[in-house]
Amino acid sequence: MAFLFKFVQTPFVMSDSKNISLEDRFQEKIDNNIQIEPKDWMPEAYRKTLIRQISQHAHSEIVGMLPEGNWISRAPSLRRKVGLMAKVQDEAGHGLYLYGAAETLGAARATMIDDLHSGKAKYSSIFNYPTLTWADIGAIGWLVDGAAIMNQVPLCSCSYGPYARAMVRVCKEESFHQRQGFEIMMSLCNGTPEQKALAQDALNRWWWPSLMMFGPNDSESKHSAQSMKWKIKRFSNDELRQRFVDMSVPQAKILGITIPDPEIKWNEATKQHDFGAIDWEEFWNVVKGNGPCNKQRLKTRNKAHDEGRWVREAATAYAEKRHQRKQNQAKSA
Ligand code: BYC
Repeated sequence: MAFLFKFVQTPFVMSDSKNISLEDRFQEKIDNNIQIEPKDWMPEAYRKTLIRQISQHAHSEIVGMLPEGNWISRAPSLRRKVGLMAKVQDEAGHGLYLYGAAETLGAARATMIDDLHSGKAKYSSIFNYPTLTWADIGAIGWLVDGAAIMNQVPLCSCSYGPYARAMVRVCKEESFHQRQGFEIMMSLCNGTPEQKALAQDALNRWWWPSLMMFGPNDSESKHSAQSMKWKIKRFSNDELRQRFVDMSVPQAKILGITIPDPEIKWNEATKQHDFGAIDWEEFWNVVKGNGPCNKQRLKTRNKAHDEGRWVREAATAYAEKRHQRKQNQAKSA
């Protein structure tokens, strides 16, 4: 991607003034694109910001499995079922890499998961909308994964090493997801009038929530300024949202369906698309837990966690048994 920044691996000579504070030295590293690693000194607020963002991101991947998992048993062909199953498994993997990255900052996985299950932690607003038809699976791949890539490619060059490295693999997989979603939309749009109408209906329902994924407008984004200074965020919410609109308009044209925004139009002066106002009341309502599926999502996650307890306990007991056996063998050798 053209807008990737590079963090350098080469040795960097820090300011030699003895009076420079740890915080200034840290910022100097960031300004010089030196990646921060788990054992490096970091301000407590940087650590907290990363734990907040990475754990929310992990939760989004895990909850994000639910709307699509709902369609695995109803996929219209074996090929579609295999593709969807692989995609949903990828999301589980992304959640695990991200929980792992948050653990390098001292966050306990059990606490993060408890916070998700109790409703204390946030996850992406997009996963609180229902998947009503098979076309929604196409629209999620095309738009939701498309928005995810737009937001996540810059994270591959964020300042925190373990997060940046996890994102490289996540982005490769997300781009496969985006293509399989677009291909589902393409098949529907080239199908019968009824199939094309399903694709249009899915676009109508997923368009605005996809724009909301990028977060509040820059003027309302309380974390952006500091996160940009720390190079956790490399572009603002509005910049990425605009890139997403500019990418999606020609794609909708290829599909032959209409973005549900009468105000969308090319602006020759700014060389980008103008678009209509986002319903921020709806966004905050969903973020606060009152979207169409928030309660259902948390109920499903809690149930899965409870039902998986015996598996976790058995795995822990087995790991302890193996550890014990190894120790006994070492003693008797
Ligand atoms: N939904 O100051 P701001 C995926 C919250 S996974 C809910 O701009 P920040 C995928 C925000 O947390 C998609 N809440 O925040 C998975 C903050 O509240 P707190 C997830 C949102 O962090 C499976 C408050 O609003 N992607 O793509 O600077 C299948 C103020 O916002 C949302 C990531 O997590 C939202 N949409 O910027 C398919 C990427 N937006 O924490 C696909 C990593 C904002 O103060 N995260 N809020 O209580 C980020 O890039 C940034 O955290 C965000 C928000 C751009 C999302």
